[in-house]
Amino acid sequence: MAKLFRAAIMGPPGSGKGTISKRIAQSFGLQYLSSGHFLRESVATNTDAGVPVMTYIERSMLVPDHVMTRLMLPRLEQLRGQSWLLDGFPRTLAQAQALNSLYQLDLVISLNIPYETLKERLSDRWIHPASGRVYNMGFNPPRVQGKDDVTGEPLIQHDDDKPEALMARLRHYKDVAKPVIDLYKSQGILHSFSGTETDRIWPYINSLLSTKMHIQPSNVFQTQTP
Ligand code: G5P
Ligand code: MG
Repeated sequence: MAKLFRAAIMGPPGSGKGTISKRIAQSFGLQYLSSGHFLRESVATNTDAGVPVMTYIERSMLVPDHVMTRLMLPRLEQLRGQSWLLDGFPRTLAQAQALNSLYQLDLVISLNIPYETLKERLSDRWIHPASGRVYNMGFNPPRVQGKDDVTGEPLIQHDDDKPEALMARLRHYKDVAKPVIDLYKSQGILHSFSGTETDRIWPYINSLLSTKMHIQPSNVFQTQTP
């Protein structure tokens, strides 16, 4: 059996974590866990715990560490024996330490994307709330405007993608991410990628994962090489 592979992807709001994670999951067969998606799911399905969580998300504030670890760590427990990729968790040093006490990550990808690029992307972003599918009116528009490709249901825009909320998220992201990035750097597992286009960053990530996992990716994205 192939060695288990555990990875995380970090980056400010709109940096392409979700887009790149889906490509990694498809190409390399990793289970993909998005903290933002699980939070929104918990809001949609569990009214008691969901309501306070929604107030953090709407105000662009980080959800408390104990809520995040309680949400994410049991899901990893269910994936025992499988390789996985975390998107958006850990986001604070306390979350990284909680994760570290249970699992040793093999690789952490950090995305550095200019602010102007982030602002443009997020103001154009639409979501299918039930599935978490994300569209961008320029980069990957839905086939029918305003409708989800799979279900045909209406797309919505999140309150935390509006400009005031976005500035606050970006400022806060930098402060909180620094000690997490320093931790993974000190463990020798941090790989940073900079740029304004996901399609240009992707081939480098693809190539890094092929090397680290000792496997060739298995889908359409494999044709792109640096
Ligand atoms: P989320 O849901 O994790 P964020 O804020 O970290 O949200 P987000 O917004 O999901 O991150 P992303 O995943 O980094 O962004 O990026 P993406 O969705 O792939 O791409 C952004 C947009 O750009 C998309 O429309 C995409 O199609 C487009 N795009 C991608 N590449 C390109 C390109 O090259 N060109 C163009 N033109 N477009 C492109 O977290 C939400 C909230 O949950 C809480 C917090 O409140 C957070 O604000 N939360 C946590 N709180 C505490 N601890 C944690 N661990 C938490 N995790 C979530
Ligand atoms: Mg995301």
